[in-house]
Amino acid sequence: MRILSLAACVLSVQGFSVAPRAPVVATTAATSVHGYAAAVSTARPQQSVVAATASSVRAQLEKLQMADTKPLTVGVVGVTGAVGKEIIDVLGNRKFPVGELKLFASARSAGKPMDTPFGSKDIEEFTLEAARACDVVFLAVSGDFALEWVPKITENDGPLVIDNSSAFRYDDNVPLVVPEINAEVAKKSKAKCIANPNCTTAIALMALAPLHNEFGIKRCIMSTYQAASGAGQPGMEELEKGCAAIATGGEAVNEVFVHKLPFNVIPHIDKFLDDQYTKEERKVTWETRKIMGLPDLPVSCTCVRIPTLRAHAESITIETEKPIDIKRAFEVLGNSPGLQLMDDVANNVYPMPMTASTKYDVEVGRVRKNDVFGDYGLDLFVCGDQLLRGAALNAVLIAEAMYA
Ligand code: 2RA
Repeated sequence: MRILSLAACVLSVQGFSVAPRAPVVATTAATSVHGYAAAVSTARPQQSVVAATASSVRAQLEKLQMADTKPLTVGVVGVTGAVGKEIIDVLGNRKFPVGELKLFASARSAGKPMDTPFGSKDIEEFTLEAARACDVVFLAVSGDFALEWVPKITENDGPLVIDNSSAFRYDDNVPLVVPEINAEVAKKSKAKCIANPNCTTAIALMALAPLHNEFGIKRCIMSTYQAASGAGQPGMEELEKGCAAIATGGEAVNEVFVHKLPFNVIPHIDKFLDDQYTKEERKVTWETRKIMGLPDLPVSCTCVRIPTLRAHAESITIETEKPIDIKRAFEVLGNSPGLQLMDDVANNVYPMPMTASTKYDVEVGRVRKNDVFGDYGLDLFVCGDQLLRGAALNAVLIAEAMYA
């Protein structure tokens, strides 16, 4: 199945997103990188990144066409976790039509107030009845929770559930969606549950889908450099505490990660499977195939945890059906919604966790022909905020696509 044209998808399906456009941040002017003008962004300190992100959000809001959607009762389950908090922020930033916001967590957090863009709200203990009273429910909790509760929440025309766990991702009856790529699948489906992909997959596919549309991907090899946030708030806290301890002459401890993460690189995320790949690595293979509608695409991935906080980086090599026109590759990547081309090696501009963190767009750069595959191969490097494109932003964009 050929992937939907990204531009067509965004314009006709999402309606609310940013149409193909120039990069949203200040640029160093179109710079000749490989003998032609590539749109590039400046490397900049964190504060500028936040400002750029705000402008990106504003630009997207200008296109938001949900103003006529009736206000919805929105539930977020797992609001004390890193993803749950980001979902609430994204709902506010994108002006999702929230009539009432219900914050669900465990009994331990019930009754505690939480500041949200919709005012201060008290956290409630999750109950089936309260969840079923919502129009849309975001689940930012475990796969076990989703397996138990999704069928009960959605039965008999219950609310739409957008699940961040892996519980239903490989269920043929559940759409697995990156809205810029396959929103149509969710819109056509009668399923009441839509699965949000694993962060590693979602970030990679923002670049791979447009390249596939242009050149046809035949094979894909990836290595990842994944941030601590992939293990949620506890993962980030363990990294921060470990770094602080080492900086003051102490020792890091590891309870969340298999080994100590500060000053380390761990080629092990999720459990090992019988074929010696990890489950995290296989998620990339299985989910890429499902989202891109390419059930036989060979995808081999090595997933590695590194001591960064919240943006995953991924080095990707593709072999293609058609020869690579490098100028066209830059054009395609520079004009795809949700992607920001950062490739000006003469000025040391390329994707990095430090610039990709808190940004809605996925950064792509280091784009070059691959020596091994010659004319039919391309290397690239992507970096995306694991909590946003990898989770919260993607989930909210799914809801927008369903209600727009
Ligand atoms: C990780 N991809 O980085 C996982 C989280 N979903 O650990």
